[in-house]
Amino acid sequence: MAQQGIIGTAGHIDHGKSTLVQALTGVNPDRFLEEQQRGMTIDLGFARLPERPSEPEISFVDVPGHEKFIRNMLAGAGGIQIALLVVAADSGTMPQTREHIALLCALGIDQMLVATTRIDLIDPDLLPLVEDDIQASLAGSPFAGAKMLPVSAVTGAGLDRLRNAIVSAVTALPDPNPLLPAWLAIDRTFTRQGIGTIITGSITQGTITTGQSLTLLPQDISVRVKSIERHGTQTQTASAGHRVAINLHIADKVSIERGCVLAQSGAASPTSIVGVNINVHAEAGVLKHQQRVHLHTGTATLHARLHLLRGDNAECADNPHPAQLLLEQPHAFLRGQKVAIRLWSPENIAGSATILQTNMPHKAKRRDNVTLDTFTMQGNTTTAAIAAHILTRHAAFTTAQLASELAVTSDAIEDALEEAIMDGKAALISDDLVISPIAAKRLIDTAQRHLTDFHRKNPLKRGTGRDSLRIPLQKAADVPDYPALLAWLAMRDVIEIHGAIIHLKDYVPELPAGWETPVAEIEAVFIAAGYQPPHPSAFIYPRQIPIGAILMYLVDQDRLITLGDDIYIAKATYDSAVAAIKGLADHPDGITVGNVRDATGSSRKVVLPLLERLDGLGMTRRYGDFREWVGPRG
Ligand SMILES: Nc1nc2c(ncn2[C@@H]2O[C@H](COP(=O)(O)OP(=O)(O)OP(=O)(O)O)[C@@H](O)[C@H]2O)c(=O)[nH]1
Ligand SMILES: [Mg+2]
Repeated sequence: MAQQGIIGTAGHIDHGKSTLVQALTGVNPDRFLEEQQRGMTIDLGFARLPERPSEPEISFVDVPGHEKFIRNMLAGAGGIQIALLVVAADSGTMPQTREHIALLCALGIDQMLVATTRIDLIDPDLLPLVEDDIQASLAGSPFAGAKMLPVSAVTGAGLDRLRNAIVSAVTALPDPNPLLPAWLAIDRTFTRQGIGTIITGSITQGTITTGQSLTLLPQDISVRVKSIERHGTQTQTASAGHRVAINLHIADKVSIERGCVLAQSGAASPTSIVGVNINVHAEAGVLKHQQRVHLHTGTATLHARLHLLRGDNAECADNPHPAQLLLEQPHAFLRGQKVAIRLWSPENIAGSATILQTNMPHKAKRRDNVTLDTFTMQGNTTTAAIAAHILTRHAAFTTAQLASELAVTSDAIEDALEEAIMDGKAALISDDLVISPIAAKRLIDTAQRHLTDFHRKNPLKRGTGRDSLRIPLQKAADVPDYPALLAWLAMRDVIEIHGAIIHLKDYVPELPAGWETPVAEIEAVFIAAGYQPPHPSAFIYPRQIPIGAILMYLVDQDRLITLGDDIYIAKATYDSAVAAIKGLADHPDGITVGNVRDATGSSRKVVLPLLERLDGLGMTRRYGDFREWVGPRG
């Protein structure tokens, strides 16, 4: 249940839009003397439905019906949630009635109430005919079957019903999504002595708060919200569906005009090429590649050329058409936004474009299957479509990234994604990191190949360092979370992780024939030698038994500890030394080389590197000649 909403008039000139807004709100939306003198709306007018307890805050945007001011109409319609189509009952639908309906559709507005006004001027028997005529012009649009409310602004007949219908329609709007970034299309801007710059506009998504920094687009300048007013009343915050006047603090000198956007910082940046799907309007004929067009989004009117990606022509019959819009001046867009397209001249409706990708770096290759696939995929959230799209992905991605590529919300794809994972059409690496089955296989093959190779070259080693797969795996498929990737490979029984070491699942080093005896003998010598270990050169074996390799093997197996400089001690000796050192933790002199030597009956040669090793492991900390025990106690 929405607490606020913006409703905008639409309809042919002189059908009674402004009169109706005034009858409902008490405010004449024709602000300018010229408008009042000519009895015709020229620019946008604003009003608020007088508030009643527990009713939402309802703002009106009144637009001109004159064909000549259609850009102003579009700027007004660009920020509304519900259209109020006004048709004079004594005249019925007229060219701008139909044009406005088409433009509202093109802008992605999907809610409408119809006021059949001036009923005091017709015989009540004729009303059903007028209503049929209106419904006929709504047929096939999202507004088909829209509620019709007969009224007369002069007699007041039907005004209460209309008011109630408006309140119900606004109340029924979904609550603004608090997760969306703030977005406001600026429709007016002025400066006040001593106050500075004030802009007005409709917030179409998100929330704006006093003190907040926002980005002015397409200038890409940071501005700060000094204060916010809603219908003349100061407020701390305003959200989607509110009309606001905002006093801005702007450090740089900049010209702000209708068409500019105030956006949450980071939400968008100026772009000159956007990827879109174009739906050509039924009466627009054929749109051509490179054709120049007018674009309308929010309050902006822009010029662009069509860069059609599938062929040279776009017709209604083959909608939608993947394309890029090459803008003649940068503007900021959000994915999913709908942009109305009008022909260059005469300025008739051409169709609607849905923004799929913003900030495209360059013109896309035309008639290129990969490009076309990603375009046609967008907005399609069936399991099959999602699985097909995932297949084209080399790197891992998050649900949010997938949603943004497909120009849908994360919610819209979650179930389908889950199904794809269950069907093996996508693999889940971690909580929210998904990868294509092809990339998953590549990762597994790469890990297996590298570790097999490592084990072949180092048959005596238990495994390799856990970082050694980082680069090969990254080449196989980019997964931003390496630890998660290793954990996934372990879960898939490809590898085993032992602290800093990884190896192929179930790999056990195998001693070459004839090595068992020297390995056991050498270990036994070290165990017996305790703190007086022999130098490796003391062992004499035939050449095919390399002492160095055996020592490495014993170290790798954790049976010998290397202290560097060809000093090895047995694991048991090492453990008892550590225990002895720990026993000195509370010694009044602290831990010194001397008292460790005495406690273990060892020599400096062993004690020094041993203590250094413990320093390195963070079990002891050195202060000049003595050390403190900082490892686990007890
Ligand atoms: N009798 C009668 N006249 C009406 C009614 N509503 C509007 N009018 C008259 O219709 C004429 C046009 O009304 P507006 O409200 O200016 O029409 P509009 O649709 O805002 O016109 P534009 O803004 O120029 O497109 C005025 O002369 C109004 O007085 C009504 O309910 N009954
Ligand atoms: Mg008017």
